[in-house]
Amino acid sequence: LQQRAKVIWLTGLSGSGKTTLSTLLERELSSMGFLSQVLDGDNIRNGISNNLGFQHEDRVENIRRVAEVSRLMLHCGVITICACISPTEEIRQMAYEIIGKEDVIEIFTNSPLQVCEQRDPKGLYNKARMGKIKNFTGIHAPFEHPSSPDLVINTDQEPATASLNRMLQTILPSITI
Ligand code: GGZ
Repeated sequence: LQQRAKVIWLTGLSGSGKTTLSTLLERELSSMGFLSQVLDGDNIRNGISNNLGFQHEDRVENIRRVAEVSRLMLHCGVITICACISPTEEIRQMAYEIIGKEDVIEIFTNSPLQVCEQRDPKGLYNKARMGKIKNFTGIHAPFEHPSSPDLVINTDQEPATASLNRMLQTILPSITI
């Protein structure tokens, strides 16, 4: 397998574009002959984290599991694309320590809350505003911007294809042997 495995860690609000971009990235990497796998918060929470909610401690445990799985996949040589909100610096640092900081590429999908709320693809922001969902990130639970991401993507300011190209520019040098 002609690739160096890395963990591509996407962090950002719900609706900021993590799932869209991670899917595009996985497809593009695959067409270039790389082996990659997406771990999406949404799927993870239906599977290995299906006993967890959105209290701070549950998010910590969720991200710990995602990081441990990423580490296993990394050691199997798979480029792992994680798309989880991972809302605080503390949570992200825990993940990167588990994985090994030198093997993580951090990408921040930075859409303003207003834009995410307008998109509201699953109506979750609306439910959160109505009080039907508690602890919603950006509404009643914090999201801390990462302090030094390897790449910032303003998903409201460029088309997804442009974001994909910038992700590839950032990632390809570290995964190519
Ligand atoms: C944030 C929530 C919540 C609350 C349900 N807060 O956009 P989605 O819907 O499809 O993806 C979100 C997903 C977030 O799970 P993560 O594992 O990425 O979060 S974390 O990293 O903080 O552990 C959202 C949905 O779950 N969702 N309730 N209260 N997102």
